[in-house]
Amino acid sequence: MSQESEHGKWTVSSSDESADEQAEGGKPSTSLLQQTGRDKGSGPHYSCSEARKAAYKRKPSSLKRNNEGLTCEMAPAQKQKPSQEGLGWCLSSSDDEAAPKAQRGKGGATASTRQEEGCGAKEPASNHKLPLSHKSTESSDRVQDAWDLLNGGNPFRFFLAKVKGIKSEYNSGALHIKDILSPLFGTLVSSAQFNYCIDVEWLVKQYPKEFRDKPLLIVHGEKRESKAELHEQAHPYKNVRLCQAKLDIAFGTHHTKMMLLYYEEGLRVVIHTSNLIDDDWYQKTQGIWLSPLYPKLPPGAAESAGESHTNFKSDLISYLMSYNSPTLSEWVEIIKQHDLSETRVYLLGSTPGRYQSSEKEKWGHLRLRKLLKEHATQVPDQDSWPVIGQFSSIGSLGADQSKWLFSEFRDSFISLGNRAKTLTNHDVPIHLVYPTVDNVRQSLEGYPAGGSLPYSIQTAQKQLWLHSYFHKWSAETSGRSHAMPHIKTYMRASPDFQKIAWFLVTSANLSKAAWGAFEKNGAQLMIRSYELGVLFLPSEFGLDLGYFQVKENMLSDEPVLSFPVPYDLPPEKYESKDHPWIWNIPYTRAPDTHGNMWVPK
Ligand code: JTA
Repeated sequence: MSQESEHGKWTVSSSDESADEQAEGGKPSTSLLQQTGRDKGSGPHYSCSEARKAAYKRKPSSLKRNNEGLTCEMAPAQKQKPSQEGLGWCLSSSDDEAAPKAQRGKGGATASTRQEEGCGAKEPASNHKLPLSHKSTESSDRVQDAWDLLNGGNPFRFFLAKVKGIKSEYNSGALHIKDILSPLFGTLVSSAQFNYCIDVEWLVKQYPKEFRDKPLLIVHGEKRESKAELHEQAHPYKNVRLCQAKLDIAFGTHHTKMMLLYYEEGLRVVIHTSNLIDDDWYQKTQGIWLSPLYPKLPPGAAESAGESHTNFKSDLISYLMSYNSPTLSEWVEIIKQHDLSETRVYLLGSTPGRYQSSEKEKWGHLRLRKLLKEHATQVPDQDSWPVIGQFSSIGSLGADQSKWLFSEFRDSFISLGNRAKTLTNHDVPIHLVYPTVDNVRQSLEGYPAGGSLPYSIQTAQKQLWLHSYFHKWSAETSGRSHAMPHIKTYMRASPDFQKIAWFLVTSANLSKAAWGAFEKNGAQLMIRSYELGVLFLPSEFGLDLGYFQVKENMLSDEPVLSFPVPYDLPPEKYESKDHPWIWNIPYTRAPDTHGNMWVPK
């Protein structure tokens, strides 16, 4: 079926159409036409390993990337010489991996035997030495940066991932995964990595040499062939165990991105938005919340000890218990032994299931609704404060806004303290931030950045109404206008966008699978996926006014308690020429920053 529309002329093959009914994403298969098109499996699920293979095929060699220079500000047609940002990339002081990117993190293990699923099994007590050829010379700059970040004044503990190719000052408050795993953050005993997409060989190399053989638990949602592949990848590493999160509801995915880092000195929790693959830590805008170092409780401390004002400890334990895994129960025991009382954020998760009565408010958008009702302070005129959602993928939201976006999503996101009943919720504006085609085309990665923005034409064409709420990606304040968002954030801002009532960073995209959708006339909330995020409320940071001031300039020394919103406010509406990025249709009208076009399939 060939169609001409909003999005140009394209064709949908019949096998594509059923793919993305519920979850965001759908069943893509993106490789450049210039290379050989490849058809993918016919399952309803998109596997992360397939995405990686497709992405790898798309990658030009980094030699080519170097010769071209990274012209981040200009389209290739106007390309002249490497910009300052380009030089910044080449000279990046904290780059301790000199090897060309295309040669980094390539391929996986070649072992052919399948590893036993580790979820219920005992940890193999092995100190097997890893076959490491990788040279890691921790640069002193990186060490200094990490130390500053740990001890400097960042009361929110909210960070962005480092981006290659931008001015180094914009990376001064940013973290690479190697920074997070650095010995400066703690002497690792064992760790758990929760994620969606995992390159095991690459992940192991992100740990400092001295920690590479410490027990590592990988919690994932892969099934069948992709699960077998992950097991093969992990096989060479005797210290790596895998835990498959149960996904009993169709189209669910394990999106949660969390690290549990158990140290000799205590415990740290990291909740973030990056997959455990090189591309996700290279040139994307990603969010990271670092917990404080949680000290061990004295022996014999009460079960209830070490709780925070935000109930973070017991919420984290509830989240982990929802996996129903003996392996994760071991981590629950470790958490119980620590003092998490310094935590100032609220945990907000989703876990697959159908929830009724008191269970309904534990997860998804009803959990946010409850938190805001209980803890958000009332500020005058809050009815007119817009809700802003920013995400990297979009699910099927129905025939119009009344089906889910306004009835469920907005009703939860505009909740206020019980005293304040919002009567005029139809007046609360919603602004949605999602990259345009030009955003992607002019990005540091170019069109391949769109491989992580899996909004499909099959979904988009059913909800053209949604696109009237869309705003461009723009992030001059964080120097990340050309680093495409893989971060997901939600907030309530004042009409002049100088204040925010609350801020959420999460793995959850704009989808019913992530946030939940009512069933049984609202008596039941059905959630398909695992998601995790943290909610910042002003009251937890000693602000009685009921809002955070928005930090205007990331590089300036504004009051420490102004919040570093990672993109530009006010959001800028799509112009008539703008279209949302849709990943499975071709873009051949103009080349990207690397001189390439985008021709999926
Ligand atoms: C490309 C994805 C995630 C996540 C989930 C993705 C898909 C395609 C990138 C991604 N799904 N997909 O949780 O981080 O089609 O499912 O980055």
